[in-house]
Amino acid sequence: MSELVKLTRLEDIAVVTIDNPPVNALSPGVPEGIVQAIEAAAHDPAVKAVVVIGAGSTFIAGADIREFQKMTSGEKPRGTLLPALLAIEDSPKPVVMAIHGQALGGGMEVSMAGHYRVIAPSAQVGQPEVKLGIIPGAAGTQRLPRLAGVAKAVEMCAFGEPISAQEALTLAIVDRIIDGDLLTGAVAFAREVADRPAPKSRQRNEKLSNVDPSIFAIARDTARKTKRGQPAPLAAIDAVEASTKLPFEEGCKLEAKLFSECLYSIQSKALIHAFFGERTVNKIPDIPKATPVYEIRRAAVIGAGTMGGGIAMNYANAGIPVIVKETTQEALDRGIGIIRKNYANSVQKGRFSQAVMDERMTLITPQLSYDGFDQADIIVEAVFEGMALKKQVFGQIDAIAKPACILASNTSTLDVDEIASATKRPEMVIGHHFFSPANVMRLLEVVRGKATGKEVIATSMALAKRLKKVAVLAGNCRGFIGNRMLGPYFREAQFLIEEGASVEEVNQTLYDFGWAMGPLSVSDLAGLDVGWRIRKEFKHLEKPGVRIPRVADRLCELGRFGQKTGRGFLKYDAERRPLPDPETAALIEAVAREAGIERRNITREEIVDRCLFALVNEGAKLLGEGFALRAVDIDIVYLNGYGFPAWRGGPMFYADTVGLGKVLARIQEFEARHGSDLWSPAPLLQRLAQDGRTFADFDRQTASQASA
Ligand code: 3H9
Repeated sequence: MSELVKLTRLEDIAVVTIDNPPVNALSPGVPEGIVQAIEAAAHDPAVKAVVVIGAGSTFIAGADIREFQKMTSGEKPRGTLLPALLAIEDSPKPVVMAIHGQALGGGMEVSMAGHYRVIAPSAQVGQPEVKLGIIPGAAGTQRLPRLAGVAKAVEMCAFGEPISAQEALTLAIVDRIIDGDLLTGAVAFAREVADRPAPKSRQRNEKLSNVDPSIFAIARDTARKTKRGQPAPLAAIDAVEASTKLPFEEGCKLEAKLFSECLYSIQSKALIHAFFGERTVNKIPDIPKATPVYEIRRAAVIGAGTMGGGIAMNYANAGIPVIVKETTQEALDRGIGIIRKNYANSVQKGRFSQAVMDERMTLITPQLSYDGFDQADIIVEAVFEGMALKKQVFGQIDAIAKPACILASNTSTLDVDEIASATKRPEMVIGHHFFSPANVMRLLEVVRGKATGKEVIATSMALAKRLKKVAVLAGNCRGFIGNRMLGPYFREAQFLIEEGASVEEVNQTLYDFGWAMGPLSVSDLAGLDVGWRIRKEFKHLEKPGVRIPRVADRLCELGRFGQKTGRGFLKYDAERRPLPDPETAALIEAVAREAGIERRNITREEIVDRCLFALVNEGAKLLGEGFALRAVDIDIVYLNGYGFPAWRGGPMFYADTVGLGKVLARIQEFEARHGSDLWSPAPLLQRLAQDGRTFADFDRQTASQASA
C-alpha cells in the first residue's frame, strides 16, 4: 500500500488505516490508497469484511483544502473523488467505516460510500463545505438525504454545522455507537455483517419520496437571511433538492457542476483564506511552539460592566473560577444580574441546561474587595478607558498579585507600555482586548508591550484557545490593529454625511457590501460617548488645520449617545428599531455649512471606496510599521471582531481582489481632493502596487523569511 494508507488483517477482517497527519485529509494518494487496499482485501480469500479507520485523532477531516488552492490557481487540474467512492461502494465484501474524531466534508462522503458506519460516542459528522464557500463535491448531497432524510440533509449541507454521534445514530446515518475501543468494536461489527448483503447508500431511495417541497423554500429563505450574499448555501440546497428529482448519477452531475462554480468563485478563495488565516495567526515567528506557558487555574476580573461581565463569562464557560470585582454593590449587582440574564437566555434557547448554567454561576465570585487576588494566575482589568484610572488599578494589583500572575488590560486604544510602567513587572503586563459583547465575539487582540515576556504571549495565545477565542497578536500602537484602522473608516463615513450622503445611504451601502451593520449604526450601538471620551483623551494629538469629523461630537454635546439614549445618528423606538432622524439630518447640514463643506451627490461606489480604502490604507500602514505580523492577521481581526463579511476574506484580501494598483490610484485621487494628512498612501501599499504584488505575496515573503 502507500505510505498514507496501510492494510493489515485481524484474522478474517481486513483493516485499512488512513495515516495522513494531522487530520487525515484526502490528500493525493489517500483516496487511491483506500481503493487499492479494499481491492486487495477483496482478492484475499481469508478476508470476509473490511474496516476503514483513521490513525491519530480523527477519521477524515475532508478533502485536502490546500489542493483546492492549487486547482483554482491553475497549478493543478480539478480532481474528483467520486470514482474512488463508487469503487469503495462496489466492493464485493462489506466495508465498515469506523469513525472517531471527525468525519467532515469528503470524510463524511467517504464514510457514506461504505456499507456500514460505526462511531465513537464523542465523534462528529458533518458537511461543512459551505463554510469554505463550496458544497459537497463527492455525492454528499445525494447520499446524505438517502440516509438521513431530505430535511436534515438540507440543513447539514446548506448550513454546515456538524452533528453528534448520538444524533447521527438517531438519523440512521450511522449504524452503531461503539463504547470502548473503536477498532475492536468495528471488527466485531464487521464479523456480524460479513455474510449479509451489503447495502449501497446510492441505491437507498425510500427517504426520497413524498418530500414536503416547503423544506427547500424555507431553507432558501433562511439561507438568504443568515448567509446573506453567499451563493454556496443556495447551491447546496439546489443539489440536495436534485436528489429528490433525478437519479443518483444525474444528481451527482448537477452537484459536480455546482461544486465547480463555487470552487472557482472569489468567495471560496476568500473563505479558504479565512480558514487558513485563523490557523496562521497562532504562529508567531519569534515565539517557538515549545515556549513554556503559565498554567491558568484561577482568574480575576476588575470591573463588572459590559466588558468585565462578558470577560468573566468566558472564563466560567471554560471552567476557570473567576473573581469579579467592582467598587460599589450596585454596580456589582447590576453586572452579575446581566451575566445571569445572558446565561438564562441561553438555557431558554436550549444551548445548554440549567445545571450547566448553575455550574458556571458558581465559578463566578462577585466581590467588592481584592480578596483572593493573590491566588489568581491572571488578572484582567476592564475598567473605564482612561489612562490615569488604568495606571492606578495596575499599581494596586501589582502590589497584591503573586509574581507569576499575568496582568492583562482590556484597553481598546491605550498605550500598554505606559500602563505597564505603573507596575514593577512590565514583562508580565499584556493587552487582552476583548470585543463587545465579550461572551459572544470570537476575537481577542493580544497586545504586546515592549517588555512583555514571550511566555506571557504564548500563555495568552493558548489561553485564548481555551476561551474559544481567535487570538491575533498586535503591536502596541494607538488602537492596536482593529481600532486604529476603524478610525479612518468611521472618519470617512462621517465625512460622507457632511458632504451630502444621508446616514441611511452610508449605512445601507456598506451593509449591502456585506458588513454586519453600517458604520453609523455601529457607532450608535457602541455608544457615541465612548469615542467622544477617547477623542478628548487624545485631543492633544490633533493637527491644526486637518479636517476632523464633527457630527458625533455635536450629537454627544446634545446628550445623544446612540441607542442607549434613544438618539444618535439615528432615532430608536422602545424596541431599539432604527428610524430616520430629520433633526440629525438638519444638524449635519448645519455642521457642513459652518465648516464650509460643499454638499453634493455621492455615489454608492464612492461610499464603498472611501470607507474601504481608508481602512485598507491604515491596515497597510500598520503592517508596514510592524504592528501586525501579516496581512492575514488584519483580515482575521476584521472578520472576527468587526463584522466584515467573511466571504470577502477581510479588508486586505479584498484589496488584493480589487488589485493594489487600482486601490492605490483611488487613494491618490482622494489624496488630491482631501489632502495628504488624511490620504497619504501607505508606503507598503505603494511598494507592492508598483511591483505588481499583493498583500498575499507580502505574507508569503514574510513566512519564507521567518522560516529561513
Ligand atoms: C471537502 O471535503 C470537499 C469535499 O466535498 C470533497 C470534494 C471533492 N485540509 O483546525 P486545526 C490543517 S472540503 C488541509 O488546527 P483542530 C490545519 O490547517 C473540506 N489541511 O485542528 C492545521 O494545519 P497547521 C471539508 C487541514 O484539532 C492542522 O490541520 N472539511 C484540513 O482544532 C490542524 O487543524 C472541513 O472543512 C483540511 N481539510 O480541528 C474541515 N483540516 O497545523 C476542516 C485541517 O499547519 N477542518 N487542516 O496550522 C476542521 O474543521 C478542523 O481542522 C478539525 C480539527 C475540526 C478537523
